[in-house]
Amino acid sequence: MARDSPAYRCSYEMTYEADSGARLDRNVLARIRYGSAPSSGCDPREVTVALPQAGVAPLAEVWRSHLPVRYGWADGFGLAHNGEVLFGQLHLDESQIADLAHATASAYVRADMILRRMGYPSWLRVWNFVGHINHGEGDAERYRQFCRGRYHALALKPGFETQLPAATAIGTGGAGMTLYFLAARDPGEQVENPRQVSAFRYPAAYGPKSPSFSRANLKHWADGIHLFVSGTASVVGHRTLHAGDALAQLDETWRNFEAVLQQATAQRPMAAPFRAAGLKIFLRCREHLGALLPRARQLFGAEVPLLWLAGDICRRDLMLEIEGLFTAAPLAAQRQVAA
Ligand code: 3EB
Repeated sequence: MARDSPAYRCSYEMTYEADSGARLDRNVLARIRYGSAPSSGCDPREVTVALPQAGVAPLAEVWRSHLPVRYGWADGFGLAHNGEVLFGQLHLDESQIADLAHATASAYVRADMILRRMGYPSWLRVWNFVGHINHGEGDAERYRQFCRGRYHALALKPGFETQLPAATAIGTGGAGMTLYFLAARDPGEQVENPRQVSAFRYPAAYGPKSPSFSRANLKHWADGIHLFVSGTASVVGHRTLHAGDALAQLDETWRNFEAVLQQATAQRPMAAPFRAAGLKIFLRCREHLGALLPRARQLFGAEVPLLWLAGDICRRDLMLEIEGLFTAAPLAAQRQVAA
C-alpha cells in the first residue's frame, strides 16, 4: 500500500488500526472509535460513534499529522489543526434536539463560524451520525429533517452546489447526533457522478430539501492528492436499484465508485492511479457480512483496508453504503513520471 513506502505525503494521513484505547499521541488529529462506550470526553480529538463494528477485530480510524497539532474545545466543538487541515467534532444529546432540522442548521452554522474564524473556511468532508435516522413518516422522517437543516445552513455559503463537501449520513441505534468534519484553508474540487443525479438535485419525492453534498471532493495538497468519496450506494439516476438485495447493491455501488474515480481522473488527469487508503462499509443488517465480504474483497482488492460497521442507511430500501479515502501522487511526482 502507498502508506508503507510513500514517495510523497500530505500533511496528514488516515489509517485503520487496532482499537487499543491508548492515550493519543501529540501528532494525532483525530481518532474515531466505533461501538465503544463514549470516552470521558476530555480529549477534543477523540470521537465515539455509536455504531457496532460488523467485522471481527475492532478498528479505530486514526488521522495523524506530520506537522505539529494544536487542539482544544470551542463552543462545544472539539477541534484540532495543523496549519493545513482542521478536524472538528460535535455531539448533541437527544435532549438538545427538540427539532432536528433546527438543531442541524444551528450546528452547521456554528461550525462554519468557527471554521471561518480559525482560517479554515473550506469544508472538505463531513460525517453525520443521526440517531434513529429512519424514524418518522414521509417528510417527517428524521433523515429528511436533517437534510432540511443542513440545506438551510449550507445554502447560505458561497459555492453552494459547486463546492459542497463530500459526506456520509448514517443512522445509529442510540439517540442524539454526532458530527465530525475536515476543513482546509482553500476549497477542494467538487466531483459528481455521471451515473447519478447530483444529490442536491434529487426530486422532492425524496424530501422537501435535497441532500447537500457532493459525490466526492478532490483536494490538492502541496505533496499529494486526497479524494474523499462520499457514502455511495446502489443509486442510479435518482432511484434505488436492487431494493433489498445486498449482493446486487454491492456490485452497483462498486460501479458507482468506479464512475466517481473515473470522473475525478477526467477532471484532473493524473499519472498515478488512485489508491484506497481505506473504505468503510455500512451494513443495514450485519448478518450480511459473511456473504458480502468475499465479494467486496474481489471488487475492491485484497489489500484495501476495510472497516465494516452496522448502521441504518438513509433510504429504507438501501442495504449498504460505502465511503472511502483515496490518495494519488502530487503533480510534481506526476511530471517526473511523465518525463
Ligand atoms: C445517496 O446516494 C445515498 O445525506 O449526506 C449517501 C451519502 C447518502 C451521504 C447525505 C446520503 C448522504 O443518496 C445516501
